[in-house]
Amino acid sequence: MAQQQKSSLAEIPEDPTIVLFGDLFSGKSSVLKRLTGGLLLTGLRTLSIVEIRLLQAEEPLRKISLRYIEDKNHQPISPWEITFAIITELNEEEIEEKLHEAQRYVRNPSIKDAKHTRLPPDIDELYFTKNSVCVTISGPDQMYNLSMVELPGVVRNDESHEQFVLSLVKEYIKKESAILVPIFQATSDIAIQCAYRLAREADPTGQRTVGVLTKMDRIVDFPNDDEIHLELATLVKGQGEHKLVNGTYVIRNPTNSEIREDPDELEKETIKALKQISIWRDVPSDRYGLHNLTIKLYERVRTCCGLSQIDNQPKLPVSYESNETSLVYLLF
Ligand SMILES: Nc1nc2c(ncn2[C@@H]2O[C@H](COP(=O)(O)OP(=O)(O)O)[C@@H](O)[C@H]2O)c(=O)[nH]1
Ligand SMILES: [Mg+2]
Repeated sequence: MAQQQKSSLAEIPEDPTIVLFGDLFSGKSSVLKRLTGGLLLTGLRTLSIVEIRLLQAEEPLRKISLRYIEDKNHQPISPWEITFAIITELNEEEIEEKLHEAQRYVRNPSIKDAKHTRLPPDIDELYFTKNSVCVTISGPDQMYNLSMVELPGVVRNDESHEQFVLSLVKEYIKKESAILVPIFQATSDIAIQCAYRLAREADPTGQRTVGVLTKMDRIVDFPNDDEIHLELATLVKGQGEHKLVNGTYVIRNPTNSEIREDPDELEKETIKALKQISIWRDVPSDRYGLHNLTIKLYERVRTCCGLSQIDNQPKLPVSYESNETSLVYLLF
C-alpha cells in the first residue's frame, strides 16, 4: 500500500522550471533579472543556486527561504526549508542585504536557526553548495506555478568546482519539467562553451531547450568577421550541429556602466546594427530581443502544463516597456 502511494505520487508532474545555465559571466543573472522585470535581484552571487518561484496563492506574499539538502561535508540530508525573511514590504536595498545573508546561510548548513543565529565572521563551512536560496512570489492572480533557477557558472580554473557545477546542471536539466535555457556568450567560441554540450546531452531533440545568445553588442562592431557571424547566426536559427528547434534568442543586456539606461533601448540599438550585417538578414525577426524570448518561454511553460497554444494567448502588452514584457508580468 505504502509502495503504491509512493509510485502514484511520483507520477504527479512537477511544476515547470526554467533553468538558466552556462559559463561564468555569460550573462545568466542579467537575463534572469530582465525576465523577472528587474525584480530585486541585485544581491545575487555567482556561487549560489537561486530559485525564483511564482506560485498561485490566496494571499499576495514575497519571501526568501533557505533550502538545505546537504550538510557541511557535502553529505546529502533529508531536504528541509525555512522561511528566512518576508520581503513584501522591504525596499530594494533591504532585499539585497537579505539576499546576501541568505546566500551565506545556505553555505553554513550547521546553523539550524538562521533567523536567530549569527553568521561566522568570515569563513563559511562550504565554498560551494547544492543548498539554495528561494524567492517566492505568490498571489491570487498568478496563473501558473513556475520556477526560474539560475545555476552557478562553470569555471575552468578549479577542477573540483567545475565538476560540482557540471553535475549540478545535469541534475537540474534532466527532469522532464525543466525548460533548458543555455546562455551562450558571443564573445567566445560556442563549441567550447559547456552549455552547448550539456543541452545537447540532456535534450537531444531540442524540444525542451530555448537558447539565449548574449553580448552581441561586443561583436557587432566587427562586421567583417564572417566566420564568427556565420557561426552565431546559425546558432540563432537553430541550425547548428545540435538542432535547437526552438532557436536561440539574441539578448543584449546592459553592462555594469549602463545600469541606469533602459535595457530595451540598448537592445534595440544592438539589434538594429546587427541587421545591417548581411549574414543576419535571413535570421527570422522573432529571434531578437527579450520580448520574443519571453513569448517563446511562455509557450514552453504552457506546453509543459499541458495547455494548448491556441486558446488563451498571452495577453501581450502593446508597449515595449521592460516591466511589461517580463515573464512575471505575462504570467501574473
Ligand atoms: N556588453 C554586454 N555585457 C553583458 C551582457 N550580458 C551580461 N553582460 C555583462 O557581463 C557580466 C556578467 O554578467 P552576469 O549576468 O553577472 O553573468 P553570470 O555570471 O552568467 O550571471 C556583467 O558585467 C554584465 O554586465 C551583454 O549582452 N552585453
Ligand atoms: Mg550570476
